[in-house]
Amino acid sequence: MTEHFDIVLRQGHLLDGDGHPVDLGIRDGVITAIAPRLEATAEHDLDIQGCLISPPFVESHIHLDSALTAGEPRWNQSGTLFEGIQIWGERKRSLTLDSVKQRALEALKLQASHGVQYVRTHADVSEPSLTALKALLDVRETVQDWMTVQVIAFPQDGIYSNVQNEALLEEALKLGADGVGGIPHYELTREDGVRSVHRIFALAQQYDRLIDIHCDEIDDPQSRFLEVVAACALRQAIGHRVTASHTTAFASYDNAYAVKLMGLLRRSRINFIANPLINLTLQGRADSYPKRRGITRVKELWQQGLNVSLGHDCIQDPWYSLGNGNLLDVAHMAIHACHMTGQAEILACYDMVTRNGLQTLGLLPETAQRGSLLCQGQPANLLVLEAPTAFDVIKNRAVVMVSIYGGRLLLRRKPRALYWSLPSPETHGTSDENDKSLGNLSDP
Ligand code: 17E
Ligand code: FE2
Repeated sequence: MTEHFDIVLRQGHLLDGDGHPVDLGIRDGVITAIAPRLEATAEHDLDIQGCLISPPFVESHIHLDSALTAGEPRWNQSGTLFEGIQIWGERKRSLTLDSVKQRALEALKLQASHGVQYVRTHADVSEPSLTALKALLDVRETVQDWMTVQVIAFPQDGIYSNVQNEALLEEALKLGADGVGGIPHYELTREDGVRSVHRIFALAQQYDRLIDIHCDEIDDPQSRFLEVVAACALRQAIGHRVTASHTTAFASYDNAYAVKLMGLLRRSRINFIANPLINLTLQGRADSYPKRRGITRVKELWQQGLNVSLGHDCIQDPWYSLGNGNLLDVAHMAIHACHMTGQAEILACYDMVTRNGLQTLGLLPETAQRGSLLCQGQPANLLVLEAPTAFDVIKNRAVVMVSIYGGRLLLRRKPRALYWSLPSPETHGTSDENDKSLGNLSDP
């Protein structure tokens, strides 16, 4: 019997599949059938031979309020976190709701064009008008048909560095931020840093919100707020709702302490986010040689079975003038910077920009906790990428050919064509890189 679907993808390779191509049918926002061949009709019947069917990319850590402001009002000459905070401190005085929304939407579109469907953004709330936060809450609603956005209230200048900041953070939660953040290593004293972590946990409990703390983003081996975060999470038994972002000092701890800490982290079950593009460049700036690379212990955390995801952190802002929203660049960098070059490690880095990100955001469906996101009954949020395996996708930085969100076709891309004009007879003429593999995608 011929079934009817909204979308059928023909002869793609499932990320967690057995290597044989399959047809995948989507109806009413759900993956409704997967089989070697589907006898079916569909609104969109797409031949995707040679391509990977993957869960979407998840941007678990980005600052959309500062995105696309690089060079304003000046460039970061030292390359440090601290100069970035200073420059942003100047820039944020002239924010308007419209300008933040416009830049955030532009950045989100860039991300969506690279297959990102979920974004957790930080919004600086150490600024009296809360303009960045209000704008990003508005954007969260504006884009809900094509992107899931979470907003974390992030006190960039510290909770206790200024008398009004604590109240602003709480106000942000009242206005509807999804989570509460902090920056303990940047508070004026170690005691303030510890106090800030306790305040964050109290606010999260009071307002029933997630926690994502910029934690120990410094090369100082004495910066030990991660243990405070993990202990609070353990005592409240809410590790799955807590994220420690950056934790770059972990790379500077001596192993005697790191081993003890790892035991606590395992018990706490908190999530980790590393941002290799940014921390490779921000950290190590006070070192001569040997120079530290300043990325948290991604490989060891992963080996311990803890949830690690990878984020971009910045798209062209005071901390990082580059950045295009493509999480394959982030995964590629992590493979190098974290020594994740084994075959299983490379695939783990792919998970870190897809399903692990969903877990960090608290959005991994219960039914996919142990199994694939690409099976019958799962929401139809997925990508078609121009390479047959995750390994090839990372190696080639493969482009997104199709993005499907909530069962709806969000974007399609034409195959890239390459025309050689070399003098030798063997390579004469023209060839299309993908002409055999991409079927009717060439004519969307
Ligand atoms: N703010 C911060 O504290 N750390 C960062 N890496 C960025 C902003 C991008
Ligand atoms: Fe950050």
